[in-house]
Amino acid sequence: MKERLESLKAEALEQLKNVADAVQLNDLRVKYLGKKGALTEILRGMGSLSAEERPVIGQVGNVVRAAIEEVIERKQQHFQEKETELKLASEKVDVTLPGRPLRQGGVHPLNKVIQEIEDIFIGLGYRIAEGPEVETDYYNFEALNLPKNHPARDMQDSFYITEDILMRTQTSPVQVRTMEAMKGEVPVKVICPGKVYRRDDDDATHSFQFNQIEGLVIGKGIRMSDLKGTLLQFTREMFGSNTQIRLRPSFFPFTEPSAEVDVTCVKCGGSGCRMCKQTGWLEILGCGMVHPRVLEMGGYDPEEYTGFAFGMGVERIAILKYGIDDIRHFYSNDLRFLQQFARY
Ligand code: 2NL
Repeated sequence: MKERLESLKAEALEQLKNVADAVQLNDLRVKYLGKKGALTEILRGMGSLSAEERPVIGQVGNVVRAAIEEVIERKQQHFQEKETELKLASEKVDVTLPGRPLRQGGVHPLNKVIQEIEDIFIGLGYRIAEGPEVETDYYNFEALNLPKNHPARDMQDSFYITEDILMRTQTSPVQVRTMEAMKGEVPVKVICPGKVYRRDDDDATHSFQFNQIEGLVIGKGIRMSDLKGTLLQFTREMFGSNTQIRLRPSFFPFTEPSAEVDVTCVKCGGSGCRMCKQTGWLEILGCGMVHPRVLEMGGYDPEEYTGFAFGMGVERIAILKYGIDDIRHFYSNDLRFLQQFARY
């Protein structure tokens, strides 16, 4: 029995030499030292030994078990260390690497101009109002005193959804809705920014969709001079404190009298250059005193109240302010264009 134990030990140690991983190691432990393992199997035969032999063989069995256990223990520790090493290597982080730069977006130049104009009028006590881009004929045309035969009402010039519903051609319907919501209360002081739509072939200066900002003030005793002073303040904040304006008579169905407003050329300051075609002036908006019929339809008695209104194209303002040569730059999302505005 002693020889069987010794050869078991030799066999076990030989196999342990070639063990490749922790799984194989555990298999060998079960095979030799487990409850149904080879060592237990041999020692089970001890019952047939004499009383003198039994402690001797028992002793040999313990020594064999201890020898195999010791090797297994050592191997196990070895495998564990190797595993930790691998894990550390795979999770290694080089803390000295430079960080990856974050690509950051910027506010679109049109939104910058809209925000700037909003800020100026907020400073003058105005509120901002917004409304639907899909409008009814009533809010877009009828309530603004546009006659049935007006060219803007032509199917060819606007985007109609049905005979009565269309994409708004101006932001004025928002002002009509504001008048209705105010129910005859004064003062009304709003500006209405938003997208508007016109059926046009796109080119360097036209787009079927563009941004407009309109303003409306209604109160007792509002006069043309209030309009002029407001616009002078606005243009000076927008284009610089030396800016001058001039009003030229014009016509809009919703204002009477109406005017077009020029500012001294942002490039030459008024002396004449290519940008202002040697005139020294650049047209920037249209305006006027709100037509009595428009006041009336909005719920304001024109005998008691007066008002002024104005409207400007945001793209045009941005083009003048930044010296941009083609309106299509705003919509093509070319990063070389947009990044020039991303920094400020
Ligand atoms: C332009 C001219 C203008 C208005 C818009 C307006 C609105 C109401 C009543 C009266 Cl609710 N007027 N808006 C007035 C004058 C001119 O826009 O050339 N825009 C680009």
